[in-house]
Amino acid sequence: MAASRDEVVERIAAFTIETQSWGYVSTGTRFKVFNTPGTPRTVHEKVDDAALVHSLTGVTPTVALHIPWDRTDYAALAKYAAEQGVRIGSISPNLFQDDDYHHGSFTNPDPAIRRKAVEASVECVGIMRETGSTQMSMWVADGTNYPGQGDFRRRRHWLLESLREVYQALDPDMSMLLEYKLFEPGFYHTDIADWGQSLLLCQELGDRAKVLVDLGHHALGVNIEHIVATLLDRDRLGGFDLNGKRYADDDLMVGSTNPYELFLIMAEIAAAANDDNAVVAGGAREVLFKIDQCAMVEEKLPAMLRSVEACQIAYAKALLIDREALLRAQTAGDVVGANSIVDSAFQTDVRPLLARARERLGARTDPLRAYLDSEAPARRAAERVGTPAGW
Ligand code: PSV
Ligand code: MN
Ligand code: MN
Repeated sequence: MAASRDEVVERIAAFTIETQSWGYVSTGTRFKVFNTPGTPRTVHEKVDDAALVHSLTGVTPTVALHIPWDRTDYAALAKYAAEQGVRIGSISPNLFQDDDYHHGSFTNPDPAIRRKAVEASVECVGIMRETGSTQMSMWVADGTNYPGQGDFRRRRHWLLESLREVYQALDPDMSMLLEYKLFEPGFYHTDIADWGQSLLLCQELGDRAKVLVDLGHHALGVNIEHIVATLLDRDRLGGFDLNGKRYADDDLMVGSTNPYELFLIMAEIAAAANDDNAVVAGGAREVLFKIDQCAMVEEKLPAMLRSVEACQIAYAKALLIDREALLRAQTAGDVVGANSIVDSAFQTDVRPLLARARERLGARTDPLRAYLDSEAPARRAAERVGTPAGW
């Protein structure tokens, strides 16, 4: 049976999504960064925007930070966030923006630079303690552009050694989510290029190291839902960086070009949640659903609202798949029948169910409309004069 309409409403209300500080500022391509009125100038204003999104949607109680983009008095920021109604979520060390990282961070041939990268990451553990964060979201930008530039195995040993030191600095209630990326900024190879390489490292680190799947970090055509199912099965799915992708790491609004793929990924989450009800919202195998998008031409806050809704829609549709009928069709070898069952869930209009979930949460029935019709866009634009914060 599919979940009943009431169950879907309940699960959607319990399904939380993390927004990210860098999703509220102006970002762009290497050609141009465009600003939009009302862009946050400080990390506090980024938190204000995250809090506004949470008050409208009721499902985004945490905001992810990147260090040093969001350098500040962290204990004070955590207190400020709580006053606005949100918490600090995952913390990411930037191991790519200093000149020192010209030839890599954890895999730099210079031991002093490797040490610097380890210390920058361990500093993030301290920030996690100060802010109450329990998840370190780790992306290693290291890679090479040309054959011969680096020694794969030697770099892997340095990488593991460094990651181990950071992992061991974590408190027992903290976890490390290890992201992989096929290419960029390295175009010949990256040191953690795919989920298998990430998983191997996680297995070498320990139980609290899990793989983070960024939807934009695969080659075209890769079956991401299969990767998700495999990681779920091994209890090594740490979380997602959610965004829309057409070609590469496009960081577009979630589900904007690939809603069916998003639905199929959520179908694996829903199936696992069905099995032990432990995957989302504080379950034993909690998975982080973090948005990792950049607004290049679009308005940032509306884009974030749009992405949150896309996640909810995909998850609600996934919950509507009739699992028993699907199992029967699979067992009987009814290929078209099985596919139709999945498709029919995808075709369902779940927006009324989302509206009911929002009502239950005391959020706005149509968050985007409510934001656009409020005084918030004009107020933000009037108040936030001066230089907006960059990445
Ligand atoms: C790298 O492309 C990445 O996906 C990492 O998750 C970073 O944290 C993020 O982008 C920064 O936008
Ligand atoms: Mn990412
Ligand atoms: Mn990315």
